[in-house]
Amino acid sequence: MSTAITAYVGLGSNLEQPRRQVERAVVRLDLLADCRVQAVSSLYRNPALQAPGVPAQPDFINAVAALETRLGPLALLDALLGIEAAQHRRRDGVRWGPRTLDLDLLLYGQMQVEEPRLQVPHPELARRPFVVHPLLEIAPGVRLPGAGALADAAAALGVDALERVGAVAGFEHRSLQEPA
Ligand code: PH2
Ligand code: MG
Ligand code: MG
Repeated sequence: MSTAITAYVGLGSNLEQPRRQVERAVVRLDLLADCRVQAVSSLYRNPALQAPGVPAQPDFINAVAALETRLGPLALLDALLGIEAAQHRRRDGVRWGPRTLDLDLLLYGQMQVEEPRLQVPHPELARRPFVVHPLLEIAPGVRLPGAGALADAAAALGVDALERVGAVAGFEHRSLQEPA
């Protein structure tokens, strides 16, 4: 059995009761084989970060989860896509369009992955306040492989648009090594 790695997963939703979508996804992450949710950030409401040409869309709820896992990065990616599908994520070609659930593998230990299907760290990580600030909340000392301390990225970004709207209870300080 391989050793456990701490991965960080970004969660986002702006369709069909976004807060409940994110809460449900946290439970599903914890139920994955060989995975355990160790911590979850607060839930943050924030306006959709828009790409050029994408129509206006509802606000997002975003959060970040720390996941202790024995899955390799590509197996974990497949597991995340499975949870998105279970929550009716549609991939109809509109990049950056509204979605019921988006799960992004942000960090996988200190590993750097460059695969056609997967880049880790997530290439947009350090530019997105709705990722950087929730991640900082649960992993204040974490480093971004190849890009220095997360805290430095956070200092360069505003927090103005992030509104803390609550927490996901029951997912703090848990470990694969110490079953609850
Ligand atoms: N995800 C996107 C595009 N824009 N905006 C916010 N606020 N939150 C997101 O998770 C988000 C976004 C594409 O992944
Ligand atoms: Mg995303
Ligand atoms: Mg995604």
